[in-house]
Amino acid sequence: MTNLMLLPDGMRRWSKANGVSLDGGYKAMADKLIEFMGWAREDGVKTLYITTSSAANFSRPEPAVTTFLVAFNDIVRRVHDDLNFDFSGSLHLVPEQYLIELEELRDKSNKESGFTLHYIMGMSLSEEVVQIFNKLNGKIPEMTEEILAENAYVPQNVDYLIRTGGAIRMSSFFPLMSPYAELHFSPVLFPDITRADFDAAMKDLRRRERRYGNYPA
Ligand code: GPP
Ligand code: MG
Repeated sequence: MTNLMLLPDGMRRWSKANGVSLDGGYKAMADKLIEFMGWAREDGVKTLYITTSSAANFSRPEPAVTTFLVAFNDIVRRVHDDLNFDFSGSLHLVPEQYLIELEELRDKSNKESGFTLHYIMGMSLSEEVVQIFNKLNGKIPEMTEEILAENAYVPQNVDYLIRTGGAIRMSSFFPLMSPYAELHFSPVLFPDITRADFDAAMKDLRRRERRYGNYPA
């Protein structure tokens, strides 16, 4: 039951390089993401987590924030019939109209499809910890690993993670409960990613020896 987290980075640079507006770049992202979901599905991925924004991304100029919010909602509108949809994150950062639509689409999405698309919105490790503390403060006698896992933005250990766009860092996209996620960094700007790039990334991730802090078997 493989799960995969995708950080689709590089849309501003792609828009500039291709002489299109930022909206145009995010439209290209949306089309490519839908294609990418097909590749992931064919590859046996059961849950695809997509980081749609970091908490810091909400400090960008308002038109840029609107552009990514609109693009990510549009994707779910296009695909919800064909997959199970869910979302989580720093949801207080997301304007209500987008959340209301995502809730509707989550409810209407296809629960029997065997494939889940899960958005993580407004990612930030520190924000996540603050949110969990404030939600549970005074309500539990002590914090445990189980309670932490139940309340984390990403509800599972992530197996594999792909970040496009060339940056070799996690920024604030680190999944709290996934210390052993295998990371693949691709220089490709997301709208340019090809099936061959995806296959190469999965091959690289799968050939890693995973020890989970133990000695080799
Ligand atoms: C991607 O492009 C940004 C997002 C889709 C928000 C989520 C951020 C991730 C890194 C997954 P960009 O606006 O950062 O473009 P560029 O990297 O070219 O500046
Ligand atoms: Mg970027």
